Amino acid sequence: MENITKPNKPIVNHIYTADPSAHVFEGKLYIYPSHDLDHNGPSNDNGDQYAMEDYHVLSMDNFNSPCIDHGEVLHLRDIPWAKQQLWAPDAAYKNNTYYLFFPARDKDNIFRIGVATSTKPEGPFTPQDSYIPGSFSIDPAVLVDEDQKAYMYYGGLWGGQLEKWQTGTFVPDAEGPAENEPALGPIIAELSEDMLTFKEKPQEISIVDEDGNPILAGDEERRFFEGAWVHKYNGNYYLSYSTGTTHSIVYAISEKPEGPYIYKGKILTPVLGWTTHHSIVEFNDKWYLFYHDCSLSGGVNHKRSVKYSELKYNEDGTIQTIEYK
Ligand code: FUB
Repeated sequence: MENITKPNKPIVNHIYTADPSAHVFEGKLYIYPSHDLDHNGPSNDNGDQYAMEDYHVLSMDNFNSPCIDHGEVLHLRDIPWAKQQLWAPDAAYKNNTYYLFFPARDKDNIFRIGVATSTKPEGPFTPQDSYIPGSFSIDPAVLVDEDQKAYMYYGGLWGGQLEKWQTGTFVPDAEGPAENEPALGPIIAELSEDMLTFKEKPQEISIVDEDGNPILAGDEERRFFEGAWVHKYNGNYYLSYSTGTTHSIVYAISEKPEGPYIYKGKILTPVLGWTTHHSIVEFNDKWYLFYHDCSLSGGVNHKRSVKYSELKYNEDGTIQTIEYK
């Protein structure tokens, strides 16, 4: 069959997709991506070029079947609190409900994180009236642990506004730490039983090197930038993320969901395009990396396409680096 999804090829090519969050729900692979818009608006370090307005859900029965687009499942116009920029989402299942977590700028131009619900993994999703109280910044990723506790990981520098929250309130002109100071880490917050609020005040995660020293803000090859994802392998928590300005996906390991996480290495070398964003999922006893690049648009940064590749572990639990080609 011609339209079977192949490794390292766009999983769909009729729309631009990015920031894939892949999950196995009801025995199938579901992918929750951003939906990139083709437009000629401004492009800058604030991320104005990422002017997305809706979400589509994609699914595959397996890797020998076509990728289905379930169509628009949530639109900006239906989210009462959101003004613009529906960036990288994630989904989770608990309480017989599917939850779509997503960032957007509120009416004051501040990124917040919202939640929408559905009875089906493919949606459509109904948003809550307001964003999650106490939420900020971008790129939510939710882990429902084996004990059914659910944790949201989030945050992103620059356009993602994480630097502006260092005091606990939004400081519009705040800058990040100096190069010789610890880098800002992603944020973790345990979710309430109903998955609609935070159970606790969000906490910053510490990422350290093998000697226990914090990764510094000037260490752009290793410091957190955006796109956090946490998965479990052999009982350990793996935090993976984009290094932004150096364009790699890297990872760190901890015995606890909240860290500290010890930096381990690179998962994916730089892709074509400025952003890199991924998820990791186990399906039929193999592990896969979902990621995006800009190959479908010939390298236009805001017109990206989701792909996947098999991901392999070494015997000691480290991950083999995937060389982008
Ligand atoms: O898609 C918009 C933003 O670009 C995401 O939130 C970031 O992770 C980066 O991929």
